[in-house]
Amino acid sequence: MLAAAQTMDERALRAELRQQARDLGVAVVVTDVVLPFLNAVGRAWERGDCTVATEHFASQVVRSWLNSVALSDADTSATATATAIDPVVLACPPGERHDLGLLCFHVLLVGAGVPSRFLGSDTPLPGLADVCRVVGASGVIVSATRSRVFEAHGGALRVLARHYPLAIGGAGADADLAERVNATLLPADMRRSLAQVVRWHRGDAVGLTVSA
Ligand code: B12
Repeated sequence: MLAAAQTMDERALRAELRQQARDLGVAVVVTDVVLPFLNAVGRAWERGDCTVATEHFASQVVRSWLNSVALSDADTSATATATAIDPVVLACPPGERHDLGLLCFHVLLVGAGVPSRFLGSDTPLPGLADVCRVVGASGVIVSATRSRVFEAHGGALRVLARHYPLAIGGAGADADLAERVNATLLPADMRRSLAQVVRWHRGDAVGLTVSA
């Protein structure tokens, strides 16, 4: 896939993702193919083995595949039934453009039957609170690659956590930050995070709690 990205071979990249999804299922492709692929692109970029343009191209192909599977999963009967359940809302704070990890998590949630609304990168936090109110969010998941992005919005996140169970994830999230903003820290391992959010959403685990 890295070779296909380097030669801008979109057809080969898409065909590989489609084939792997047929063989392994979407969830496994997200955790075992897409995330390692994005990291491989990142390492190649850091080594100077691929250009910023290649990284943008790979990110866009992955994004469009993730969007297409999220849409088709949202139409399946399991998730259609689940629309009666309050959704989880997913967003990156202002200043954070790295939203592909969160989009991967959205696809995993939808596939597991947890209704999810993905707002993506650079989301103004007052707007995020509005969306939560409109959809009657059962919880909010905010992710960022750099801890300073969370720190810059600590006050607004604490306010959000007073109204909705809040969880933070991504490479910029840590236990100390989570404690400071009254959030639950989601593990970097997306399978473990997914299991935690699914349990919490079904209401059979302490998982995320609303602070007083
Ligand atoms: C693609 C990319 C971009 C794309 C983002 C595309 C997109 N829409 O997501 C673009 C080009 C926009 C970009 C911009 C920048 N980037 Co950039 N980017 C990357 C790159 C190559 C890959 C990131 C990625 O998607 N990785 C895949 C993710 C999913 O993997 P991961 O972050 O390791 O996440 C793991 C876990 O944290 C977890 N996880 C991730 N998200 C979530 C969410 C939840 C809910 C959960 C439970 C778990 C979870 O799952 C993963 C598997 O374990 C990395 C390099 C790298 N090695 O990662 C740099 C990198 C993240 N970028 C970096 C930087 C510095 C920037 C810029 C500041 C560059 C610049 N000077 O403009 C800007 C910042 C823009 C902004 N305002 O946010 C640095 C960050 C360093 C740091 N920690 O401070 C990195 C590490 C590159 C580097 N070594 O310098 N970038």
